[in-house]
Amino acid sequence: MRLSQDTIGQLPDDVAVPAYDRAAAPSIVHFGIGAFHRAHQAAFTDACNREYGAPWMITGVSMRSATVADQLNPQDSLYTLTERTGEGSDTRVIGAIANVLVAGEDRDAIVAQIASATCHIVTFTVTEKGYCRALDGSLDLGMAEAGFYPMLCDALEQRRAAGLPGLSLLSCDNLSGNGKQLGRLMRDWIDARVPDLREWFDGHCTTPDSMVDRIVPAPSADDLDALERRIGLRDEGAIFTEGFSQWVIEDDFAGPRPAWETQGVQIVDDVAPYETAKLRMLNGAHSLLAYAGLDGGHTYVHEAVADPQLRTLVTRLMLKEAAPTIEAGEGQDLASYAAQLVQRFENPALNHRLEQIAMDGSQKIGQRWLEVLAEHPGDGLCEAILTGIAHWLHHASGKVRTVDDPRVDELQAACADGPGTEAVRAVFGATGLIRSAWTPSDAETDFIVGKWRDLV
Ligand code: CS2
Repeated sequence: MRLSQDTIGQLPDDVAVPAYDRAAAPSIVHFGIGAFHRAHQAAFTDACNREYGAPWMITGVSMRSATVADQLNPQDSLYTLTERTGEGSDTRVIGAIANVLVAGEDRDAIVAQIASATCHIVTFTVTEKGYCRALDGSLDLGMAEAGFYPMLCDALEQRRAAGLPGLSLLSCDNLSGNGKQLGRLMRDWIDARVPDLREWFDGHCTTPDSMVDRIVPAPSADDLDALERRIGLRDEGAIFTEGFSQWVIEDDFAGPRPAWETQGVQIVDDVAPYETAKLRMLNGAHSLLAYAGLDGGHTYVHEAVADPQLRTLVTRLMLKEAAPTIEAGEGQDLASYAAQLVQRFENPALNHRLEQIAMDGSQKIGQRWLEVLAEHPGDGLCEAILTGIAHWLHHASGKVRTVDDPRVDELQAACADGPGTEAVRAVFGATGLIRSAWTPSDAETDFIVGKWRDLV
């Protein structure tokens, strides 16, 4: 029997259930309702809703497939969230999602929801590639046609016509300056397609920056079966995550928002120190563990980080390479942050697959590795990151395993002849496939090529 509003009463007593009015009109629309959102923003919002009278409900939008809609809609959008701490696990039902719409099927309903008077916030976890950025970081208008931009702008035009207030557009993806990037990309779209909306957008909408952090592995079939045996109901939308959760948001909202700060969310003037540390240390280490760990024959993050060689490498990446490029904020201690990250990676109950992290490398390494290489103050080489790049090129060549990346064809063509100076130059630098402020020096190129040769 499936979890739903009708069956929720059958759950064991140790599974907390939402007792608030879930019929309230949705006030948030979220693009990209994957596992991360359901373990993070939806959980923070659910926690607020449990304490305060008027609940904030979320309409989730699936950008690509109907999978999440098929999981959640038959369950009245209820699902369980299980925290696995290593010592045990704790399961509760999240009630903050009202319904799930699918971008390709429910366009009008999505636009109407964003244009409605009850909507105040639109949030995003569309992944790095979902922002449809061209090589130079501006909006690729062709790609953007199939993304969230047209729907969002149609809704904003309707809001303006109806005299409704603007919206807070809150990016929750792992990009540096995610809110600023979203604001710039939205303006690219508006200027190209609906230029007379520009003034209203500038005056009425905001795009706060935010740092999001929680490790959320894709659930496995075994996870779902074991949960069903434990709670007595089938939950096709179940999510499993770690105990840790962090959300830091720039205090720049256009209108009302949930009292997220009552649940530990930090609302601050400047997100940059948190965001830079998180992207360069956590995500940077993750990507290194992914490519080097897969080459080392590992499957999961906790296995890779237990490998003494890899552990030395990620520690070096965090403390010697990333940390010197981060201007720590007040009370931020990067050494203890690194130690805490290693502990989180070690959690054996998570079974976080390296392959999940290895996806979309072309979209990730810029903010995780290349910004560090461009900004690193020392004379010596950033050997850990350069080693990571060698493993990534080996991966991107397509000769070792399937590559899941939107730029896969170009990367494979550039790496077709295997390790060599030419390939490194074709991929990086001012005219390379992965454009960034970092152009590899001769010494860096030689280092990468040498490491890459050792792998083939
Ligand atoms: C990971 C992130 O898949 C990846 O690329 O590095 O999803 C990571 O688990 C989260 O950002 C943690 O907050």
